[in-house]
Amino acid sequence: EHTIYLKDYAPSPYRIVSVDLDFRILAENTTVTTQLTIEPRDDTAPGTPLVLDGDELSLTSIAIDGAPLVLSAYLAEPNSLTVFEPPLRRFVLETEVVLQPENNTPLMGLYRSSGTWCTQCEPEGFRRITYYMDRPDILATFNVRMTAPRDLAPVLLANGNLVDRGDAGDGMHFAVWQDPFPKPSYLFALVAGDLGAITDTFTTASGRKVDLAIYCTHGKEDQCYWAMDSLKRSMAWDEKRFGLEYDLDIFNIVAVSDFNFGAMENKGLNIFNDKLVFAHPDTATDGDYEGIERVIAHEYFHNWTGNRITCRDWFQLCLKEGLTVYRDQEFTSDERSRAVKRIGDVVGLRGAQFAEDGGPLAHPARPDEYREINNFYTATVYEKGAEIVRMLATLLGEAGFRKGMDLYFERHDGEATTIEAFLNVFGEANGTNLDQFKTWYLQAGTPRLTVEDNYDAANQTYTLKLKQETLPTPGQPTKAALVVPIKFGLIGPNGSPMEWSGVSGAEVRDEMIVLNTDAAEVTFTGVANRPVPSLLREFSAPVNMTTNLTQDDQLFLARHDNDPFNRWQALQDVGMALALSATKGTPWSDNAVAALSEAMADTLASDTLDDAFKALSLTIPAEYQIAQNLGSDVDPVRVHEVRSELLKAIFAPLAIQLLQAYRGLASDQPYAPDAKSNGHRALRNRLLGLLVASDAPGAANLAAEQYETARNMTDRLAALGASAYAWTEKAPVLLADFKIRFGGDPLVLDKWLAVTAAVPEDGVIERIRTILADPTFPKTNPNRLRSLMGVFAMSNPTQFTRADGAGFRFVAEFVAEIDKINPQVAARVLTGFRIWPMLEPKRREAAKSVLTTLQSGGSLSRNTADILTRMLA
Ligand code: BAL
Ligand code: ZN
Repeated sequence: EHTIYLKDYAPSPYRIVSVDLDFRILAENTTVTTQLTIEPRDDTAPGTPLVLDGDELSLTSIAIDGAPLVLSAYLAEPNSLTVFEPPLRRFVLETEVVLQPENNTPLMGLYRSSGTWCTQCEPEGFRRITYYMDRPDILATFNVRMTAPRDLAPVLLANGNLVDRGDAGDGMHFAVWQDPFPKPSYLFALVAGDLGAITDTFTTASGRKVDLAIYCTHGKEDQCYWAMDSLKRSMAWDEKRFGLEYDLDIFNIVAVSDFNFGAMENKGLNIFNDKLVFAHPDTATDGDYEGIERVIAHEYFHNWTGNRITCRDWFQLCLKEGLTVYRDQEFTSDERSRAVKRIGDVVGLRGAQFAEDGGPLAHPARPDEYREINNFYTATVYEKGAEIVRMLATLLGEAGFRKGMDLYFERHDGEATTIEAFLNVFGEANGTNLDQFKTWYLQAGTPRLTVEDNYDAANQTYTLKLKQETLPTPGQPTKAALVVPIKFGLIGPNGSPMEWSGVSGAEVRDEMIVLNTDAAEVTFTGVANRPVPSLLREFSAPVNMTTNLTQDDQLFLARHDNDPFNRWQALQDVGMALALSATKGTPWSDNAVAALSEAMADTLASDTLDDAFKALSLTIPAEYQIAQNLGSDVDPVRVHEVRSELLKAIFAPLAIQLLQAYRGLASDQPYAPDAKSNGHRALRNRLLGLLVASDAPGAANLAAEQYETARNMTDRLAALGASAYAWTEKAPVLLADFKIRFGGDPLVLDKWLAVTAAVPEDGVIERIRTILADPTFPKTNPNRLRSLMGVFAMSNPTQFTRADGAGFRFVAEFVAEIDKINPQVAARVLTGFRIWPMLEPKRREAAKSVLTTLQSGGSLSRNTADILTRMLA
């Protein structure tokens, strides 16, 4: 297969100045006529061929400046169009192709979703619409004319401003949209359909009145208001926090049912997976509300970080994604609770990104090679990318970071640029050198940070011995030292912060150690007593830290640390230590468990901690987390059993307190999506989950009762999930009831599919098989497929990794089948196998043999073949 390397980047010999697209949309097909105004670069040699990208295209006509080309002047293939000797001056190339959107099941390019014509172009979908230099460094203005049957498509949308519309005869009508901002082709969008809408307006700080609309299937309008509210808050936040205003008079969002991504930031016309738009208390959970708010913000923020300044090439993807995720994280932190947001993000980072970084698919945040760019929309590019930007902000401080951002927009607005340019502005604005910092973008793998402390009472000195190490990853056998910002505090015996008179051994500013060598020894002088160190506060760097702190130290931190993140982390660390030692064969001591149990009880009883924080704290690390820490020879069944036993040991003795607190949190308030009400529900549902998981008397009935009487989806789904996961006697009945109640709403059906697929019980594969075999199950819809098989492969470790190989075979068969319909979905589900090298030998062999068989079967998409090759390398 063809590998693309960053080192081979070269600008194209021709520029595209402007694009005129004419779509003639008919029920049976769509004709696209394209006029590209093209110019050679100053240094382009005469006779340099013009090569345009295509993907499954077939050319029906071609002309330059109005004159049809003779056959010998060009070569048209499905995946490229070459004009051998284009004029060495500005010219207009006109091409025509005919598309079949109805058959476009990969959902890239122009396709139909429930009757609506829509597009997805990032990263390489535009070449499925017309022949083009489909690369992000080609910036052009777009003028789009579309003609369609009025009855099938009364709504006609594209990027930018509507400049004309009218009747086109024969039941057809047309619209013309113009986008004044030069943009790369991946930001092109078009929608034609019979859609409802809600509208609103937003006035920017400098007085521009922007018309806002969210389009959706008729009848869903009342579910779009939360998204609209989120959009207006995002627009206001970007002005306040970064001084960035919206730049067109129109901002449209369209919700569609069949979509590969969560959403897409097309200029002035965001297209969304409808699950990230529709919200109603009866059908959407608190998690859904928060997700909608976050993704609406994310796509909106891309208008500056992504659209106004875009990527030079796809290797730079995290230039826009890491930065924009950082921006949406900050938005949520400002709108809700910063500590709760941070804990949630770190849980997600460890679950997805650390897992990726520690396995066969590890790659740098800025990769230097790829075979299929679609496989690089990963947790590493997005979430580690955001962590890198966060570290930059931590190192430079809020004001220094803002200076860098301001210079970034001042200098690079309107450009397609690189990570180097991004780092340069921060270095320059702050008079600092970021050369070593850049390694974070280039080096894969999660660094291990080891810390050992020592107190010397005689000399009143306190020492922290720090070490960092990054293990080899595919293609990177040796690793350089990174710049690791370690926020910290020293806590004295009475629980308050401790002072020191001097410090040496590494760069220490205020309450941050900057470790930039493999090892360092930081010594504090004038320390009156042995402190307990609170290290890596706010999770200030994406590393795996181990320390020599004892359980007593950790429980002390859990009570006294004034960094809420580390209070949470300390409790999790205690649980992790107990789970790890038990999994390895050393049973936990009753005293150790009792101490953790007591700390959990104190956390629940605290009147200073908020509900959302308590909900996050009252648990122990997830199975995948324990497996990751074991690192090799993992038996997921053993991990599952140990974790279940540990949960019981910690929480069964607290059953009465848990139940009392659960009852005390009952509420008859109507549903509201704000952070406080959300936290209230989160805690109550956590308590229910703990009661069920620890087999408390009556807990299964309590869950069934909550399920029956719930007045919102958050509470209902929590009760269903707890029952199904524990596979209580009631679970099958509740699942059947849920299907009957909500099966008609596809987005709620997804919840049922996901709960069903996650049950750690031997009958699960058969139940999923039955669902898939139902001829009405829509195998073309990514949401359905991911809810069922994505969840099974990623979130049902005991059944997916069954020792008899049945789980592996089941997923591989599914991947082979779906690969023919939608390669992106197939490749994504296949990544569930990335844990295979760390399994115990029997499961490891079973997985490897299934992967090898899938590979030798051949005829796989480039997406799936690429994942397989890397997985087996
Ligand atoms: N650009 C693809 C979807 C997103 O990250 O916003
Ligand atoms: Zn994005």
